[in-house]
Parts: sequence; structure tokens; C-alpha cells
Amino acid sequence: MHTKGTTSKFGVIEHYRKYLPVTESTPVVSLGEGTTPLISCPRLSKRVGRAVFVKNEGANPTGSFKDRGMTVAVSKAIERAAKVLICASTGNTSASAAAYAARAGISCAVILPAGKIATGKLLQAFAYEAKIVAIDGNFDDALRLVRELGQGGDFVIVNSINPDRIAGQKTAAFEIVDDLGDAPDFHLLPVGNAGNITAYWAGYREYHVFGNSTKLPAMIGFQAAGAAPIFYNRLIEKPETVASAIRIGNPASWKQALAAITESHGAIDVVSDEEILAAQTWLARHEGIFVEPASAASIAGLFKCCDSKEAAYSFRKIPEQSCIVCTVTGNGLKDPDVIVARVKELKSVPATVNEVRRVVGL
Ligand code: AN7
Repeated sequence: MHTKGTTSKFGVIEHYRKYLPVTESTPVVSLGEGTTPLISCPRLSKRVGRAVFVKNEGANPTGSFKDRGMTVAVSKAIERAAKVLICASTGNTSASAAAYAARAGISCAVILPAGKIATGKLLQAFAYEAKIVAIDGNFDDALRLVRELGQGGDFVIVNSINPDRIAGQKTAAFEIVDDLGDAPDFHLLPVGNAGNITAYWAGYREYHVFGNSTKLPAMIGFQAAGAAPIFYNRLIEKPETVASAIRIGNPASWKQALAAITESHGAIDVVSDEEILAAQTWLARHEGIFVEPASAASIAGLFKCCDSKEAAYSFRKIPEQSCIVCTVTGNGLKDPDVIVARVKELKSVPATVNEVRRVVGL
């Protein structure tokens, strides 16, 4: 099935074909993912005293970075005549897998931790009519089940343990280099199952080898303080955080994430739920970019690197002309639950000019 849209290059496979594990006979399953904005952020840059760009992955078709990997994973699955896709998810992988399965015309089972999926993401799985299984357990339990089920011949796993997912997600690093004309000095991003930090590092290295950049960034990953197995170097049995997307205690790409951090001379650090929510609000209020809490971990991390003596990586040591990219991984509308509480406090007023002026404060 060819899903070419109106532009000559539709989606990341068409844009970056020569870097991806596809051939002319691979059926491309795409929703036009990628080509997301790299946003120059003047107020954020002023706040931290260095040039900061935000890579807004919420602009993808299902509202998160997962679509980049999913187009490749699902295209390859179709090439191999898969019948049913399966994934474990904290919400975004399931939304993306369900959408790309629908686009490909095959079915998709999503295994989710009951009661822990943000409202918007769960709605997406229902809208695309995935086969939804809510388990009494967390994401790590769900991924264990998926690994077991994947060993039979019935299911193709589309979690990031499938290398086609990582291959697709590399394209975000390619786009950043293409937009900036070179790699940034630092790349900050949230870390959950650790597929994305693995993919970015692979992408930066590959582009460098091809001569498309002159340098490699330091990769700096941020975990939520209550779900930080890599930072604490131990399994977390009961991970907890407001950032439900990264509520993961046993990341699949743990080793690869450590390699990315070590090889790039980067770091892994933690941010608290309070810091995450404050950064989410700050970015929406001062730059007009509304992201989900997990995504705000990269912005909270940026503030920590610049403000705190406790940071694993202090930008105090870093030249002021450094270029920093922060990936924000998902759209804010996916995970409205924290903000809904504020919405509920809204009270109506009489429909008069005076009342409007009073409320606005003018
Ligand atoms: C918004 O959907 O693991 O470190 O099952 O949804 O590559 O796992 C989501 C992860 C960051 C962490 N930001 O990325 C899933 C899932 C958002 C996310 C991450 C996720 P990885």
C-alpha cells in the first residue's frame, strides 16, 4: 500500500529512505509524520543564558514522537505479512500503534496498566479501535507479557525492543541537524523506556559518519524522580510520577541509554514532579508550547542544569555560546488531568462590559 500524500516527500521514510531499513518493495505505511518544528525560543534562551531550541514532537500525526518509529515498524511488519500488532504502553505507543495499524488495515492489541493512562491517549486507542487490554499491573508487567506473547507466531511486537522503531526515531536527530546546519552542543530529553535517547544518539552518530555534521552533542536524559532506575542504577518496582508516560521502573533500552550517555560525555539526572509541572506551565505561558508532563521533563532538566548546584550536569561549566536542543515528546492535550482541576475553578459572570473589564483587570 502506498500512502503518498500531496507533497513529493510524505513522511519520514520518504524523507530519509537511504538511512532506513527499507527497500523499494517495502509497502510504506505513513500518516505524514516527521518534519516537526524546531522552535527558536527567545524567552527560554534568555532565562538560561544560552541559545535554546525546542523540537516539538507533539506536532506528529498522533501527537507524539512515537509516530516516527511506528511508520517504519508497521511498514516492515506489513512487508513480513504480519496479521496482528502488539505493544505494551504508558499511552503514546498504543495511540501511535493503533493509528498506524488502522492505516495499514491490520489489527492491534495494546496492553495497558489499568487506571494509569492519560485520558487523551486512552481516547485515541478507543478511537482507532485497537483491541485494548487493561492489566492489573504497571508498564513493566505489560512489557513482560508482550515479550512472552511475541515469542509465538501470532503477534509482531511494535515496542522499541523492535529495532525498526529505533531506526525510525533516529530521523528526529537528522531533522535537527538539517535545520541547524550542524548538530547542537547539548541535547536534552525525557527518558522512560530509553528507546528515544538510544535512537537520537544513533541518529547523530550516523549523520556524523555521513559527513552531515561536524560534531556530536552531549546527550542529557531526565527521569522523573519517582521512576528513575537508570539514575539510581537499580530496578524500581513501584515507579510513581505525575508524568505517567515515563512511569517505568525497568527500561528496555537501559544499556543502550548508558552507552549514549557515556559515549557522548552526557549525563542522566532526575527532576521532581513539582519541577516537571512548573516547567510545563512555564513553557506554555512564556513560549506558547503546551506539552504533556513527561515532555516537560526536558525543560525542567534544562532549568536544573542552569540553576542548581545539585545537577548531574551544570551548564555553569559550559560556554554561553552553546546551542541546546530540548525535545518535547508529546502534545499537552493528551494528558489534561492536572490542568482540568484548574479549569473546574472557572466561574461565569454576568454578560456585561463592566464585568468583562473587571475580570480581565483593565
Ligand atoms: C511523551 O508510550 O513508553 O525513553 O509506552 O510517551 O523512548 O520510552 C512512552 C514514553 C517520553 C519516554 N515522553 O521515551 C509508551 C512509552 C513521552 C512518552 C517518553 C514517552 P522513551
